[in-house]
Amino acid sequence: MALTGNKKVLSFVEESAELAQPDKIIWIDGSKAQIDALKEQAVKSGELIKLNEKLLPDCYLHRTKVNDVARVEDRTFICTKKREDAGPINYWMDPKQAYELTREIARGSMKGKTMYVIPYSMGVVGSDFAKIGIEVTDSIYVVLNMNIMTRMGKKCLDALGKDGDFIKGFHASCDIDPEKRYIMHFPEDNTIISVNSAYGGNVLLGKKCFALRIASWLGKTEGWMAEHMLILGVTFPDGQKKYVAAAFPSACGKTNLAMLIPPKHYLKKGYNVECVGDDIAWIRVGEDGRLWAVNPENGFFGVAPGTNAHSNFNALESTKKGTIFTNVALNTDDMTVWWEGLTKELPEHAIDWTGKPWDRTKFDKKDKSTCSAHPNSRFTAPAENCPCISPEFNSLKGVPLSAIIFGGRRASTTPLVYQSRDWNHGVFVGSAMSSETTAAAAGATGVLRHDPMAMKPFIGYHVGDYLGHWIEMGKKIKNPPKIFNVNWFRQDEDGNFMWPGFGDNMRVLEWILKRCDGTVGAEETAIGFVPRAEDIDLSELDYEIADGRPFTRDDLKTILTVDKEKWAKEAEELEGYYKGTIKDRIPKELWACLEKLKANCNK
Ligand code: GTP
Ligand code: SPV
Ligand code: MN
Repeated sequence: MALTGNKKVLSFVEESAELAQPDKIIWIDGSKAQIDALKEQAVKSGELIKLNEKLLPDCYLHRTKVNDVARVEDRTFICTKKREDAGPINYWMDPKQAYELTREIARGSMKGKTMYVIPYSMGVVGSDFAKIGIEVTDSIYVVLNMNIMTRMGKKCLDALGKDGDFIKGFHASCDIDPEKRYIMHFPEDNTIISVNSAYGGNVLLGKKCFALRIASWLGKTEGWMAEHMLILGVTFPDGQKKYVAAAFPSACGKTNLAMLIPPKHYLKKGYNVECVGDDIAWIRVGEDGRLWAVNPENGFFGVAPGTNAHSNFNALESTKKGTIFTNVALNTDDMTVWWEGLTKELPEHAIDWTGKPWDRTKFDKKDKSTCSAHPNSRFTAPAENCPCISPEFNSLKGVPLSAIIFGGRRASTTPLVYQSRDWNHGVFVGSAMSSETTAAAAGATGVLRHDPMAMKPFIGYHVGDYLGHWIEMGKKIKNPPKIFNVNWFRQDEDGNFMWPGFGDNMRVLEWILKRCDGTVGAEETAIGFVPRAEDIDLSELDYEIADGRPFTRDDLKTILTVDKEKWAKEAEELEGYYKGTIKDRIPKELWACLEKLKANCNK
């Protein structure tokens, strides 16, 4: 039975059903009884595997098709009337053609199936930030994931009222045919259509599709920002709190930084870190002239491999109940889950992510094909499970930002941390980001590519206009956050990570926050302000870059060095990207920063 009198919602649902021709329509009201019944049904059909109720209460494992394991950037389109509005780094399709193509694919595809109608909110219902979406889908997996990742159910329809507007999302699994897989965005119609996938970012339409691609377009039009950023709060020994947002590309450390546990001596002094969000931030200018940010999500869709009690205790704890695991290994001895990096011991009896028995004797760390879990395997965990979730998580007005941090996966060149000279230079630093590709998207990994603000796959319009929007926002912020860049991934000649990372990133965060307060100095270099090596706290640091090679202050000096020759090349390469790819819509302020960088490097 329809749960609303909103005619726009009713006609969207009706049109979707006419197209996909499901046998049945079920409105998701958000009640526990309804969700429990769906879980039971999914277990019966084999879509979910119930895990050990004692060890992992209310947790399930799901395996996708082997050809459907990550976002597919080359099949993700921005469909604007004018091609140039999608810009040079998005795939574009004419909206008319895109509607026809996907409707043809989806026609009749839900015959014999049920269509679920999911009313959901990105942001706390009732907050000025919040926006409502309706996703129709034929997948119970999608319903159950959306139940964790968003606020969902009847309350969202009530918030919409009689004639409120919403973002339309249509998802049909079809045959999971990769040749007919399309993730279409129609920002001019507030519409998303996804066909032939059943994996994460392609189908949980509230996440990347709405909260970044469509929302970035709305933000440009309405004067706010939707960013691929974590949000964290640091409590100081005197009780004061400061908030930071950080943009790193997919699988480059957002979830880990968002939930970091500071080294012991920081905890003893009274420092603490709280997580507000791990992937997406919606940001506005507050009445006080500062930037205020909320996390529009309600859960974490986190990378499993590498997550363990030492690297990310809080994330692991978050997955101990009410969690859906996707494409991890099943430990059949106790019906729990496993992935590479969870424990030192390998499970004796496990089924790999493809559903086949796993032979641990063949496991070779360097050969991904021998892994038991897919490199992009994930957990969908409720935010409320997180031991360090911020008391501001459900705040209606969000949290004020003291700093914005950009960062990528760079084996060389980019120092551990540096600070931009001012807002416009910070925007330049974000625009200049490049990072090695990861398993979060289909295609080759480890390839260095430009990824402005970690938003390359997520900007819903022209990248030049997006950078221009950042510059324009800067003019409206009386008290702008300071902007930094970090790189946790510097490698030595043998490919070892030089910086310990994870909890020890607190040492860098401390420097960043002191810079915001003006209580620590810095060295001005060609690229911005870099810490003096003695200003980064290395006490009680216990890290070996390689066996028998403990990290020293000299190593710190190495990863803080700005090599002008390398940066001259970096600037030249960036100029090529500006001129050759983004072209004429680059804001003049960024050209000026590039010229200054070139001049500084040649001094
Ligand atoms: P998405 O969910 O795809 O957006 O990824 P994310 O940015 O949240 O990345 P996440 O925190 O899940 O980390 C991805 C991978 O990077 C994992 O394998 C982590 O173990 C690894 N990682 C995270 N932080 C660090 C770090 O500080 N140092 C090193 N060496 N690796 C890290
Ligand atoms: C990312 O790839 O940045 C993710 C995972 O957070 S997905 O939801 O699949 O986009
Ligand atoms: Mn992400």
